Amino acid sequence: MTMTSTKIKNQDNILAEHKKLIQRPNPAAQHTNGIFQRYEHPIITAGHIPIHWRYDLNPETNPFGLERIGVNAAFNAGAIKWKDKYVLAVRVEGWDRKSFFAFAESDNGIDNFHFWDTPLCLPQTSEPDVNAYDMRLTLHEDGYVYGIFCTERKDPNSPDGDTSAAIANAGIIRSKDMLNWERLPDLISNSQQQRNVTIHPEFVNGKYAIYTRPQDGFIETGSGGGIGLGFVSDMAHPEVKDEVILNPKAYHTVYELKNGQGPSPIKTEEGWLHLAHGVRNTAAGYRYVLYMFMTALDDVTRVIHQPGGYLMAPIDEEMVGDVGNVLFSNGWIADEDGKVFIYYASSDTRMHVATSTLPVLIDYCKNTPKDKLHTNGSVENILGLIEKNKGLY
Ligand code: M1P
Repeated sequence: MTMTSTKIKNQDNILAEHKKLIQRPNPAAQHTNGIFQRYEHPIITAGHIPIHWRYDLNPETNPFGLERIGVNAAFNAGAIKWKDKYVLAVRVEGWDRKSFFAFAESDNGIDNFHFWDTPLCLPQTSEPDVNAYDMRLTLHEDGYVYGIFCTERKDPNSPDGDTSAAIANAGIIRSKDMLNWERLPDLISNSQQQRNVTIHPEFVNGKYAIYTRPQDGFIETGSGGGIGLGFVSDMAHPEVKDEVILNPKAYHTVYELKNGQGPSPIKTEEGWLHLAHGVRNTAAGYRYVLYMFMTALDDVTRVIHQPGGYLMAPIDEEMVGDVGNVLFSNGWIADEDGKVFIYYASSDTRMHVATSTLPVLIDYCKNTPKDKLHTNGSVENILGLIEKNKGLY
């Protein structure tokens, strides 16, 4: 008599490998520049996705033990501290190229991230999202957690035969328990396309303040001049009014081609800390880096400090992936003790964390020389430092 197995081929190995990956400790990387601390391993990869989301575990219907629903990448995660856990809304991209969201949590914010039971089935508007990605999670003072993400659909006005023209806009959900989500109408703005939209955590003059990134095309921002800020009276009718560009793109900077607000800014005694990405074009394609700036507490449209150059650029394996040479962040968490967890993705493939503190990031923003926008200005910055260091080296 032959015994019928209750497991698919290799099941024990598959589960053991998965557990090992999830439970792998994540020591701090050796090198630090004092501004932030990287960690040795990515915190979430496609391999972290639960096995029962990918494999049919019934040996009768999966006699060869095949992976049925594969995941290509897990990246660009929104972040929030929720019930003492570090929770990420991860952009999970399947083999079929569709992105969706899945929450993962960790006790310490640095390792042992594991996914909640099921991915998020986004509530829809009357026009289904063909793709959805890059959610920013923000606890607003109105009591809701907002999840603002990019919703992408085919451009209805694209010429016959053009199967790639798309329209990107901001989709909006909100919740009070992170479990039950209400879908609000998509953002209404003057721009044909919007990406990298997030909400300011406090009311500004009684209105919701929304960070935008107006753009003419799906990829190119064109006349869309940078990171914008506009105002919405009622999130149930999210029409952005009085939009201004608060952080423009600029010639020969790390945000020459385009930029985008990362997560919602963090309030400090000295101003709002912003994390953003800047993009420039190169012979090898676009290069995405992370940079910072600060805005005034009494005027959120006024940039008060902006260090020159980038905070973080891709290094080592971060440079390689589906879309190489990209760092992107849409999530960070500031703990009550001032520790900051910067969640960033590399090359549209995997998630990492870097840590810092609020005092360090404020010091970085205030005291790193500005980009003077010409080569001798950069040399002047160095000469100033050499002069200041006289007798100290
Ligand atoms: O591929 C890099 C990034 O490209 C887009 O960002 P942006 O609109 O600023 O160019 C987004 O699609 C983002 O998801 C992606 O990581």
